[in-house]
Amino acid sequence: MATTDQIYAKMQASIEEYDGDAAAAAAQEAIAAGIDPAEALEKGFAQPIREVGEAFHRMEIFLPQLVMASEAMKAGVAVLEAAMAASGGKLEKKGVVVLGTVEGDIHDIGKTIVGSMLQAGGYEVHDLGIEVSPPRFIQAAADAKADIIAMSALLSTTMLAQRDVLELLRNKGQDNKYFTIIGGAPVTQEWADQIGASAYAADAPEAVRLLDEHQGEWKK
Ligand code: B12
Repeated sequence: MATTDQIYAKMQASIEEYDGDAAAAAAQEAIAAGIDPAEALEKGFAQPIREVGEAFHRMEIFLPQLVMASEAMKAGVAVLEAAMAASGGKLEKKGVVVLGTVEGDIHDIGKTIVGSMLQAGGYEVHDLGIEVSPPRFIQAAADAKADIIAMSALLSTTMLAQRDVLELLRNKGQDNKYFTIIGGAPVTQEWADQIGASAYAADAPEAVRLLDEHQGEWKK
């Protein structure tokens, strides 16, 4: 029977090789060996996906590899989550995120990658899809008891809808209720500052890193 370290090595290799089937099989092996699923998630999957994110930033790998790594990890995480649910437990989520592409905008590739990476990174993600109106973002956040509202905009015209969501929150007296993060090709830190968003991230790994850094702001 494989040792714990050997199982972790298999889990890591599955992410590095973008192999979802191998990730699921290694996660099964971890459970069969009696390894705590939360620990398996951190040591087997979370560490390698962070390294993949770093490699992406160093431009050693490109977007398709980043997507494949997060998809592989999702397959493994699903197995760990099922095991936790079966034993009556639940993996502790780092935060609940409501994510969508803003009203008038149908670009969803980057938004979906952000969702996958956040999910792989331990967040509960409610992906609302495209053309999400400001009231819908806010209603969905309330329904999901969200900690974070994440908004994607790919057009310079639809960026304005990110501001509309924040304005609506302010009008409802809910400006401090959620951590708000924005992104998308035309979006900048300057725009985030101008409209009063909590944060801006240039890409999916940065979004995960940034939310990890801000954990304390919603986990009281
Ligand atoms: C693919 C594409 C399309 C596809 C979209 C398919 C789909 N399902 O998404 C189609 C063909 C449908 C399309 C349509 C249009 N498009 Co288009 N499209 C693109 C293109 C080529 C790539 C976008 C993309 O997917 N990039 C890859 C992803 C992975 O990158 P990303 O989206 O930037 O996401 C990353 C980061 O930005 C960030 N991120 C993204 N979202 C979020 C959210 C959060 C919260 C965070 C933290 C981070 C984050 O993380 C992501 C991953 O790391 C861009 C060119 C470009 N340079 O961006 C034009 C582009 C965005 N499109 C453009 C235009 C004009 C249009 C159209 C208006 C064209 C038309 N005349 O009909 C329509 C818009 C229709 C509409 N109402 O939305 C322009 C926008 C110009 C502008 N600044 O306003 C661009 C820049 C092309 C150009 N140079 O003119 N488009």
